[in-house]
Amino acid sequence: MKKLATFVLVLAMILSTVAVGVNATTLEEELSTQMFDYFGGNEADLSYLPSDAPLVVLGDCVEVDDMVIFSAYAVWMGADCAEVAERYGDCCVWAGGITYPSHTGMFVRKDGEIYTLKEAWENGIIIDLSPAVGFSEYAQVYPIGDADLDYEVSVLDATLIQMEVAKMRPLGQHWIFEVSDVDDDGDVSVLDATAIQLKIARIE
Ligand SMILES: [Ca+2]
Ligand SMILES: [Ca+2]
Repeated sequence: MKKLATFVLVLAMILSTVAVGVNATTLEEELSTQMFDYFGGNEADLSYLPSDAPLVVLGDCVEVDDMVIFSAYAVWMGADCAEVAERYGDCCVWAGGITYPSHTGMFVRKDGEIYTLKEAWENGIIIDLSPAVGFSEYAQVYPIGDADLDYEVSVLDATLIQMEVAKMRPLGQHWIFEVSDVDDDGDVSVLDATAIQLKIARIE
């Protein structure tokens, strides 16, 4: 009888530990679950996937006040691949093919609701993407003017653009046009280098 009591006690302790483990979900676990529903995971035909494949893949994530900015994609939705570079204020998002339903693979969660970055931007839910600068998994977020793609705007970026304009050396392999077209006139010119220099001068 004593053994049984001990067994029940140990069992109860194990169960309570498991319960605590389940309750203590990380933001990442929470987002994975929420994005599984968002992507329609329960309705999707997943029979072709290996059983151990992750269904929702999360990239980077940053919390800003009551909002979360993050990148994510569902493995069964990655078919329609197309490179995309989109400008959001002073930032540019580049993604190499995470398209549905967010072209950039980026999302915003506010008050428990999930929005694509585009939806959130167009509805004024997010007005500054700079907290996400430095995102590098799946979706990459650069400040406009960061021609050498090191996630910060410096005089080196202006120099790189000047050299490119003068054709003194070929474009770097990871050149992203939209990041370098600072004045957004559809061309990368010496004016963009000047705009970067002015921007740095204002900050200093
Ligand atoms: Ca830079
Ligand atoms: Ca330009």
